[in-house]
Amino acid sequence: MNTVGAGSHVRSARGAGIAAVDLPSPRALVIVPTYNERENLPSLAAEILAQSEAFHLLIVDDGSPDGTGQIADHLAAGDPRVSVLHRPLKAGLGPAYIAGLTQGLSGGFDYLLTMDADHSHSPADLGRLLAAVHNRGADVALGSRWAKGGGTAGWPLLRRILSRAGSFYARVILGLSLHDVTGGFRCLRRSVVEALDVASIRSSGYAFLIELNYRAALQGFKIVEVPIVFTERVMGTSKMSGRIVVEAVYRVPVLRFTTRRALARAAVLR
Ligand SMILES: Nc1nc2c(ncn2[C@@H]2O[C@H](COP(=O)(O)OP(=O)(O)OP(=O)(O)O)[C@@H](O)[C@H]2O)c(=O)[nH]1
Ligand SMILES: [Mg+2]
Repeated sequence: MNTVGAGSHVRSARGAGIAAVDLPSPRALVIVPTYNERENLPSLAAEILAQSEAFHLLIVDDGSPDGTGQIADHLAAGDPRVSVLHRPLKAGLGPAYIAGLTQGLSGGFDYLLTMDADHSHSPADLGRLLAAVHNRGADVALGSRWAKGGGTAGWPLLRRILSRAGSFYARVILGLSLHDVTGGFRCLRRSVVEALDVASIRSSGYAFLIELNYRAALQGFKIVEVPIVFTERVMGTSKMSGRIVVEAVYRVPVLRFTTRRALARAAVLR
């Protein structure tokens, strides 16, 4: 299954036209890691919160020098659905996700969603991701550029090739039957986050996102891809680096041989 169908588009509590979901009010936390995203954050936060009353927002800022953390504090002061986690130094996407997911669990959320701050992931797709898990029985819903119906807008050919090649590489080595394994737009059921022992994940960039998928697959969770269109960022600068790519390349074979043992050690392998 890689679409969730028209049935997932139910009324929003604010009439915004999406998803609010037909089962009793789920509590869903949208985790947005930020580093120097001051131009993007205010509009993104407003769009997320307008989707449905079900969505709460947690901004995980790593001491952005451009003042993103203060903007996040201002947003949180104006809306009880917004909270902020300040971390002192830029430590990479993985540790930011771990902190956000851990806080989401302790906050009692039923569903944990993750997305980038730079408008590459559209808040309008949040409802379909949530519905795939809440209404349609998936454990993990992955926003997928490379599943049928997905794509990218504004990406040069080389970046499209690199992204597809990266997913192909990880898919073959790890035996995953997913088209897009490096995307950060997801919805995870609470029980999945608990079972994955995320705190023990050492990967940081794309490798972290791959490792989450691999752990979920090894645990036998049902992962579905929800097609999304990923739009190239317009404002702010990319934090993607050669180091992140190199980490992903060498971590994938390492994961193949270490993840099963790590899960067994944590006594969470189902
Ligand atoms: N908290 C935190 N957030 C980060 C860190 N690095 C990146 N981010 C955020 O993670 C998200 C993804 O980073 P991007 O720079 O957009 O990476 P990308 O989407 O792979 O690259 P582009 O397509 O070039 O934008 C954005 O919301 C960033 O602000 C970090 O070290 N800490
Ligand atoms: Mg980006």
